[in-house]
Amino acid sequence: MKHFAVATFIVVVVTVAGAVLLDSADLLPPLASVQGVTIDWLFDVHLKLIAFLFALVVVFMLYCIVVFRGKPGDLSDGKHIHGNTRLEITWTVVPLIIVAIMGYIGVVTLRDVTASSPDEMVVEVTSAQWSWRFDYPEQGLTSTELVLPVNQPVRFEITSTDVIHNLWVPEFRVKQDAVPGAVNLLRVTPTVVGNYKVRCAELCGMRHSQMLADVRVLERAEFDSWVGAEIARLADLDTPEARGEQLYQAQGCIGCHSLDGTIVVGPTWLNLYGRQEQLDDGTSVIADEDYIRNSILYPADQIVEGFQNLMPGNYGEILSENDIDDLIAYIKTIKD
Ligand code: HEC
Ligand SMILES: [Cu+2]
Repeated sequence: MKHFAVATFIVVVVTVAGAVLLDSADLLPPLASVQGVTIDWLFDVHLKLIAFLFALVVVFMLYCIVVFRGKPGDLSDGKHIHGNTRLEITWTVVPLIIVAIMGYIGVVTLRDVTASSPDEMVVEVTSAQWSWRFDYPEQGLTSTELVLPVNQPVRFEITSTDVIHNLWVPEFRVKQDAVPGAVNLLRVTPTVVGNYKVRCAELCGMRHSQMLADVRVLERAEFDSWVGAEIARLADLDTPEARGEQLYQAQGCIGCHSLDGTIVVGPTWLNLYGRQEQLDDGTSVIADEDYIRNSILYPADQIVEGFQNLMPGNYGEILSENDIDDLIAYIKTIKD
């Protein structure tokens, strides 16, 4: 009984020390959403439980190894113990209760962070290798930057055009898969004005780690003026070249094609128009309008030498004839 009391005392001390240590580790960036409050509380409960379980296992193990070690020269057998019903019931029932409580807490937390509110603003999120696009149906605009008013509940409707991605802003804590052919919901109410980053939290290929988007949480008035300015800017795109540039960003060409000569995933668009292009079948072509249009509609047809067939094949369904003309007009302007 004395051993048990001493070991229990050490378990308590190690639990407290472990909990303090884990708490000071600062594992998460600053919190910036309503949902995150619940998540951080849950994290805290888990970390304390982890500290306790660690102490329970390690302290009893080390205590036994040190205190009950065999004397040198003592080769006799240990005492034979056949079961201990009380102990066995305890170590079955106690974990059962703990797991049931954690399960209950998990369900309640999930219910809280996914709860809808009546005044939600909708943002449709389209992810693709390797870019994000945010459509604001109520405001009637499209952006490659995620701009949100502070303290406004937001319902993200998330999808993907190719593989599975995952929308995650670490400061908001919550995240959600973006699945092709499905629309998944995520609810966030940002609480702190500031700049953050969207990260993709699902391994999605070569540029996964660079699949970022800027997030700006603004005061309501500033958000409204951003909406006004964006609508005016988009309405002002009255030349094919300007619309092409907008498409280059919004349709995610930017994720694979640079404008400055660097090779990202696909060939750079710098000096593309009129360039003599080597293809991987040994032939070469002049990059004229027909070639560029064909490259957008049927990327697998003519593969540029040194590159893989990685360009999405479905732009023919996404882009209109006019969109493609605008893109070609824009590509023509990119030369040094
Ligand atoms: C996931 C990456 C990816 C995205 C997104 C992408 N492309 Fe590509 N693109 C490629 C790759 C890789 C090639 C080279 C292989 C080939 O020829 O298909 C290429 C080739 C091209 C070419 C031929 C370039 C040359 O040098 O001959 C054009 C034109 C082009 N893409 C236009 C577009 C447009 C327009 C968009 C956006 C609407 C776009 N691409 C989006 C990867 C991408
Ligand atoms: Cu991704």
